[in-house]
Amino acid sequence: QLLTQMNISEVLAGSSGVGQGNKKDMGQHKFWSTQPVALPQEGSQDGPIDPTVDVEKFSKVPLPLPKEYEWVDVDLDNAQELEDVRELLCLNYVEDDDATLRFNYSAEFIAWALKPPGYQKSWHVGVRVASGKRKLVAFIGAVPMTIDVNKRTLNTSEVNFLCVHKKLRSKRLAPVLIKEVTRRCNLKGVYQATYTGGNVLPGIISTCQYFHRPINVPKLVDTGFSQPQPGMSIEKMAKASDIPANSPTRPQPEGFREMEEKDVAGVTALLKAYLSRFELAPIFSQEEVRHTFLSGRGEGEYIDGKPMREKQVVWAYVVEDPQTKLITDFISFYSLPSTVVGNDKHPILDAAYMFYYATEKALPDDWRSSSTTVFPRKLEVAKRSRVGERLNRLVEAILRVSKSTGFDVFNTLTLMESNHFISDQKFKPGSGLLNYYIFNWKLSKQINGGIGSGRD
Ligand code: MYA
Repeated sequence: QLLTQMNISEVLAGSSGVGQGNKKDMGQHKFWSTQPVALPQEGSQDGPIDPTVDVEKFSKVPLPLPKEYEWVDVDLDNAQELEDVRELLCLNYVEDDDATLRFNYSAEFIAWALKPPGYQKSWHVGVRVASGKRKLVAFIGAVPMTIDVNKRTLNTSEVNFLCVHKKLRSKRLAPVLIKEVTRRCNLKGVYQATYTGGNVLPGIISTCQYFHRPINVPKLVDTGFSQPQPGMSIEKMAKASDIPANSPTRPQPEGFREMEEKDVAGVTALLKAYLSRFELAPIFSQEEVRHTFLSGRGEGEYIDGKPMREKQVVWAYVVEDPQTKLITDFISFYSLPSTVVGNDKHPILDAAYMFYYATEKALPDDWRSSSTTVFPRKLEVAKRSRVGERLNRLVEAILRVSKSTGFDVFNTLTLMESNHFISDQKFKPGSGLLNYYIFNWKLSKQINGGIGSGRD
């Protein structure tokens, strides 16, 4: 998950970015009160909370574990080890509040998310039972990520997939996993990290709200994801959620097509310029763009010339200007199904999640030749409506793609100017919030926008 600006203030009444529910005082957090995390503080300067960078100061040996367990570096190139992580997450990872939906990551997704360019095998941290079948009972993963935050560039790790087997909960294993991955990052010269979560922990720097665009209404109602609306039949609800066809009044941008290898440089430049407008954003190299948007398409596993839908993780589209052949727009989403716990008719809910997008409509006309590398977020009124119009057309087009590839719902967050299309494209507010954190980095102000893609 990565970050960008958002407009939470328009969506979350009085949001101070301090999330929802379950809020404890720092002192009540036995573990987190010992860690370098802090709320943004007016008047302070951005910088590390713990400035230690001397590698000699970091322990070279792993933290102790109870003797029946052992640390492992999970080898995600090994199909069985990848399967062990998939199974652990599939049965024990994030659930919604009433435990009816649980993320169901595919092996392809896990490999894609945890093996970006420059990944460290030692940051794929597992805990196995030391004897017998050596079951994998806990995991935490980190990957390298460069971010810009308040105009500072940081080499961070992005931490995700923290999971402890249900039978080992509340035994304070999570803090040990977090400290161990911290030690391993520190040893590689990385002292800051980003992470997100639905729960409220100390040091929130921003909060986004989830919005959902229904696609398969009968199934969403059947699984309890959507509530039937009083006085409205399911057919009527489905009709109201129809996705408009490509037509003269709702035209797909001319030159809209699936991203290809030849677009990597163009997409990298466009994303860099578009994301520079936000207070918190990742910086993608070309290799990272190639990996993030073009890999994970189920290579080699084709049906009728098309990648197998179940194996595909990411869908990425560009708009190529028919005259200049330049890439002017970009939009993407990823697939993250959930298990519908105990539902035999619909065991899986197929959810698409909005990922990165960009449009040059938000940039100065001369952005390609400009010597500026950071473009302002504030748009003049005329430009704002051009951006809104274009984002709506792009989102409509991607919604059509997600419908034709069989998704049941399309999720997005309040970030990256999604306020332009959330209501026009009939996204409905969800109950979930996603909180954003930076480990060991004090900010002088709240981030008006969160780490974007929210892969958990
Ligand atoms: S977010 C997804 C988290 N995973 C899930 O929700 C899956 C289902 N749940 C579980 O597997 C367990 O409940 C987990 C906790 C493992 C979450 N992030 O061991 P415990 C604190 C951080 O007795 P358990 C994601 O993956 C809790 O406040 N801390 O608890 C991003 C308490 O501390 P304190 C959390 O329930 C992860 C302590 O743990 C979280 O058995 C980013 C209790 O430990 C949480 N989501 O296990 C991690 N949940 O007493 C931080 C609970 O102080 C990375 N806790 O309140 C930091 C950067 C590290 C790298 C730094 C490099 C420089």
